[in-house]
Amino acid sequence: MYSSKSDPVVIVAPTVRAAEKKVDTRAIQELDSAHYIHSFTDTQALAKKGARVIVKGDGIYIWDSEGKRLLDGMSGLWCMNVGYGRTTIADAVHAQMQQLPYYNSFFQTTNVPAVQLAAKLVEIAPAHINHVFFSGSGSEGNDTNLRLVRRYWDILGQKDRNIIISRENAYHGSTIAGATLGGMSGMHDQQGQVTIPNVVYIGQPYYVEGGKGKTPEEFGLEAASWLEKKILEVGADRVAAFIGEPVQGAGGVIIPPSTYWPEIQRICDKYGILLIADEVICGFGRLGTWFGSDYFGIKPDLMTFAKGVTSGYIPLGGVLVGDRVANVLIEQGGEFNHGFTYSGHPVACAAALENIRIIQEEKLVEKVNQETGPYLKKKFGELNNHPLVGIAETCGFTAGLNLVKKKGATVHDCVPFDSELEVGMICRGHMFGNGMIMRAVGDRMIIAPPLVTTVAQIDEMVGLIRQCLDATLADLTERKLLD
Ligand code: PXG
Repeated sequence: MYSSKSDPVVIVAPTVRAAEKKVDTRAIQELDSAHYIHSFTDTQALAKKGARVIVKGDGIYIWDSEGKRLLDGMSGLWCMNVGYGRTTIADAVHAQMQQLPYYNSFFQTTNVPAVQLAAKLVEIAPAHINHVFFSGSGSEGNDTNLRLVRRYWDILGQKDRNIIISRENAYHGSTIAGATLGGMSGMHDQQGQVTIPNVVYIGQPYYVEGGKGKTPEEFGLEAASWLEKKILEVGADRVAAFIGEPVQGAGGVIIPPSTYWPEIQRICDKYGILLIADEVICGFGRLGTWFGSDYFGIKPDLMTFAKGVTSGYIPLGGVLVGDRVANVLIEQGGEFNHGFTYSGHPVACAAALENIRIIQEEKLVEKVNQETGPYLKKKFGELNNHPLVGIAETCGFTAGLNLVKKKGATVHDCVPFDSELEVGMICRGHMFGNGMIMRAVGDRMIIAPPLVTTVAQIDEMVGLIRQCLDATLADLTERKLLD
């Protein structure tokens, strides 16, 4: 195995911009395989082919070290809402680093950007939310939710109300709490006994999977009824909270029918259960509203945020805490024994303030709502006529399409591919090869483009997707994987 221990690693002076220096792709790949364990990756398999080295971003495009341009349909990892190359965010970070690069908020101290950001977040959040807890990531945000929920019921003298209901295939992070709150079986399988007790799961509101013979609206009510069933099964006085992503992201852009979330809210209210919306992906304009909860008309007690709060320029996450929880915690709770070194990090908060200023100045939420979101719906919807597509659907600036072996009259009559063929991965290969970043979750292909994507760029993006679907079709035909 290659090792750099004998060869000193040359660190390029930070004044040389990454885009301007020539990157030795092979050398970086070798160092990468020798030392870097990537997230959610088979490191051995990656070492054999070498990672793609990304060196530059501008707007909705990124470039690799070989000079290849890619249209970033995934906004990095669902976070690059204002697009790459924003020098004003870099300037805000630079200025804050010079003024005060760090201080904590443990010792009865605070800092200006954290306070300003808390006030800004409260301004854009629903009216019943007036407090913010900062973390460094979405996972830590959901750990915080767990602490808040347990503390809330403790203070109220209901320690036994400690069951949290989540959903299969949900993603809530990769810490122990995050992975437990999430419903990804592949993650649970690798957790051994290290898991949080009293987290139970219900099915996801995935119409393609469970809606055969029903209208989407009927199915939405049915999927919400699974929550009430679970509450009654475990005991209504035992349930502390329900957690869900407004639109499930990592699970494959699962867009719930319009009836689902209002019914979930009704059930939570009926049993006095706290509602947690994980807004890590849906927050900051992704659905054409500030938060996914606004889109679906719900009023969660707690909302997790991360990603779009800084557009990924610097890590930041946290929880927006509604009055119901905040009032109990603050007025009756005394000291809350929870916090992170980087809670309210002044540099991250300065980046977030500038990011939100850009979103507001450029009216990106309104644009996605009224102009580019509807246009994406129309153009992406046209992919429904492609022979490989069972259903193509969007919600704001999230979109997903299912690859099928044979089309049918409805999505439930389509014939799926054998999952072992990994057709989604074949398609993803054609996408990347042709300069388009589109993810595969099983055989569902998904995008969540930067909110700055223009109408002309949507044309370019959907054109590229169609071209890559054609290439996938030709490939599958050649491999004799179609009838
Ligand atoms: N909640 C949701 C809804 C997320 O999407 C997290 C929490 C955790 O955030 P941090 O900042 O701790 O990563 C996320 C993160 C994927 C993928 O495969 C998605 C995420 C992370 C890793 C992979 O789409 N989302």
